[in-house]
Amino acid sequence: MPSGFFEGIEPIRFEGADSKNPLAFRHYNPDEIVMGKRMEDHLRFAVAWWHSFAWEGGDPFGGPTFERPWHPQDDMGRARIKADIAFEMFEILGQPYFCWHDADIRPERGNFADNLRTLEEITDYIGEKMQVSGTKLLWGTANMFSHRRWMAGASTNPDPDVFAFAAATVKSCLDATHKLGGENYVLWGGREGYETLLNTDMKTELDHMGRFLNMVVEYKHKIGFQGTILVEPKPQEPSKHQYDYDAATCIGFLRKYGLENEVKLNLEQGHAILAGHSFEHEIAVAAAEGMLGSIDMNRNDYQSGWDTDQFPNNTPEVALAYYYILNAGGFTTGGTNFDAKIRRQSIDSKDLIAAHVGGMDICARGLKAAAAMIDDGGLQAAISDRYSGWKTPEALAMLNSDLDDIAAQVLAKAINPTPRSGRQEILESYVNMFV
Ligand code: XLS
Ligand code: NI
Ligand code: NI
Repeated sequence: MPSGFFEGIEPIRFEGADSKNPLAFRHYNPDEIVMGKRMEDHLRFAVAWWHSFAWEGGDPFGGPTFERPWHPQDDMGRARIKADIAFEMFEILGQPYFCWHDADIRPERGNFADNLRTLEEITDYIGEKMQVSGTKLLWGTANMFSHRRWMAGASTNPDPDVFAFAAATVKSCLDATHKLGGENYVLWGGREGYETLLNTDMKTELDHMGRFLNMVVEYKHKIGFQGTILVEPKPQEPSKHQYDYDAATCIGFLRKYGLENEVKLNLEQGHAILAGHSFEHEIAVAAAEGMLGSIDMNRNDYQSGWDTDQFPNNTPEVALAYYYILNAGGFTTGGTNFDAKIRRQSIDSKDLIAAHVGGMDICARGLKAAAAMIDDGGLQAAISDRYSGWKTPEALAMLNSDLDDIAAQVLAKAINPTPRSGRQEILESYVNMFV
């Protein structure tokens, strides 16, 4: 028996680019083949349990606005109702995946034994629903930032008891992710960082974080979890300084602690912007190192300067993101997670559906534009042309030479470079032909 929460909303269908129906796909057509693969298999959409079902609509100035049937979220009965309604939404949207934190799916009991028991109970329940619906788990993760015990960090906490609680928590979440056939496990360290150096031993904290992540990888192999371990960079918020600042910082960290072949990155559009980068920069940095894992496709408000987690709605931005993802070979275990929440005034159940429909659609549109750019080859041709000087044997030989020898050549051949246009405006206009 459906709960009635989404009463009157039918499963979303593809109606084509001319449709004016906010509850229809104009571009997302799961079976359509793009670059030899089904659109659904390229995009691998996931709904984030926390923003869609756990967030109650509060902000720093006011309390909950949503008043859902599963609120308040302090009870296992209501945790089940929340799961029932989540799966009703999955069915309506037809997206193949979802993601959770432990704290989204079970009530917080304040002690580990009760948290473990309720996590096992609710993930058994969710597992049954996955069997029936066919919806899969893209990733699981532990919320180690909301409860007050985490206020000074999880693995980087000065208190070893918190480190222990974090280790036990991640073990339980990795076990649950494994049980549900999750394809990845994410660690986002919102409070793995610091507020002031005056009370912080940064070197010790980083060493503890590196050891902790190694323990996670060791445990993954111990239980035979086949999924990918991902870390999610973010420069700040909630901590003033977060250790996983951006893709480049994370890659350096992973190399230092010997994890470069074990851990990849989950990149979030809004976090890239907070770090002062474009999303495609972060994707390209990770891809260049073979560490592109998965993405959280949610944007920030460009004026407010914090992580507002809005659904994507800008085709050019999304198209460039997928352009670099496709160029890197596309997702393997990763996917497109909407780590996005509706606005506080969007209190109707229809808003929740329409937000995902719009997000899925803009991503599909971006994917098609990206594929068309790759097919046309204009950007690749421009880059090959720009670097064509490096295809000559003399240029390549220089890389195995030394400063003395190169300096002698510059004198002997009177080498004097002729500047060439970078053609940025031409290329920007080129991209606009596809979006
Ligand atoms: C917060 C993060 C978080 C992670 C999962 O900014 O994006 O939602 O994706 O813990
Ligand atoms: Ni975020
Ligand atoms: Ni995220």
